[in-house]
Amino acid sequence: MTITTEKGIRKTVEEAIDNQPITDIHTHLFSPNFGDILLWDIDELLTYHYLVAEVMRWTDMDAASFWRLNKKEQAELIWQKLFIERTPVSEAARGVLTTLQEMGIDPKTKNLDTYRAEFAGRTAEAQVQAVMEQANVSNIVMTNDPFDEQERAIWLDGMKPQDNFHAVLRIDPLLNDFENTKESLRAWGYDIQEKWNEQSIAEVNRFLEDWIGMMSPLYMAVSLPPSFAYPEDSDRGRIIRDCILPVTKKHNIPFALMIGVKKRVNPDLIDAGDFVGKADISALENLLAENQENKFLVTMLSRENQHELAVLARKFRHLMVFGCWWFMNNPVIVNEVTRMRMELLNTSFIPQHSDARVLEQVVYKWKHTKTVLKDVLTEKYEDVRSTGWPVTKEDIEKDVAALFQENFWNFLEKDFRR
Ligand code: HDL
Ligand code: ZN
Repeated sequence: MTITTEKGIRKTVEEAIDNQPITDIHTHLFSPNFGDILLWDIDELLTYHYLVAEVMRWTDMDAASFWRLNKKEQAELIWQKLFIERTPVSEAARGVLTTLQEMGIDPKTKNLDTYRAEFAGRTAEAQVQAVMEQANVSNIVMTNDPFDEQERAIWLDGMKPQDNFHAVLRIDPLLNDFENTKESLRAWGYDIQEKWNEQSIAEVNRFLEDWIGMMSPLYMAVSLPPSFAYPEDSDRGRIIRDCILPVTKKHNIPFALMIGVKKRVNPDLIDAGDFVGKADISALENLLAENQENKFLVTMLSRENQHELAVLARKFRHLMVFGCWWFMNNPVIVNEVTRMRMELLNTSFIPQHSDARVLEQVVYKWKHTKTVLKDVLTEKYEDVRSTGWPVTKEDIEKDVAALFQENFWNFLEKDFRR
């Protein structure tokens, strides 16, 4: 059915976006059977590291004193400083309010205990179900770290994620801190030599194969500093060349690079202490040019890298650009970057992931993104319709399905959706 008015375009775009199930391709959530490492409820929402960074600007309490507070006390300080004493206009602060609103909890009381009462008595399994239905997220892709003692034990116990949760093998310590990580690998029975030789390569690959066997990861992922270079005569350069690229190619899984994070510039803030920097995208250009049979999922943290990343994707179809990551996930930037990506890549990219660390963030992060995407897509389809080109409801629904999940599963060439 061809749409004949701009109003019709907006209505069709809004319905297509609201009705489209989403695969959330990067989160820090866990299948509820993994236990307490899945974070959820109002106190976890309020103590999200984004809000920790923001509250430290409104208190003269030092970071050490803040971390000595218990979770509820931290949440109460954040509530007082960012919600009661001033209006919660920041993206992370209003996200808490959007979450309450979407969960049918009236924010008007401004009373933290009334919200806590709403979350009390719920189970993680029921909350996962409720959140996924509320956000229309049908599949959640996790971040799974074999170097995290707590999570490592869960996998070694034989635990597997429930159907609509999918694993990702995250390897930051292997690539960014091999000097220390090789000691862990040796302790786990991998005979890593001091020299980078065939034995060392084989043992790192055995480690990767063991975890691929346990996790069946959809992709292998790492976050990288703005200084990331490739090729490079370094531990990271050699492990990427000799291990990551051949092993991901063998298993036909993408190598996901999240480039531009300068870790712990303020270490006292812990997860809230990471910064951003513009990266030299030639590292990615070299990886893509030299490895045309590998697949690369890439997101970059600096706004200044976004245009060149989108142009690079025009050169190499084995590069799938994804998300507005972290400091990029603000409406003003999501709007600008999504428009630019559509103008350069048509719909051959993945516009967003939630990066949720707390379960209920899926609700607000997707609600906020959908609001922006409705504006952007309405404008883009109206631009096409105004040329006289017939735009139909089916066209828009097909494109929205591609953006919200088909591009991801087709890029993987496997479909584990349930
Ligand atoms: O490295 C990552 O996956 C980042 O997303 C970090 O986890 C970061 O702390 C974060 O949560 N950003 O949203
Ligand atoms: Zn993340």
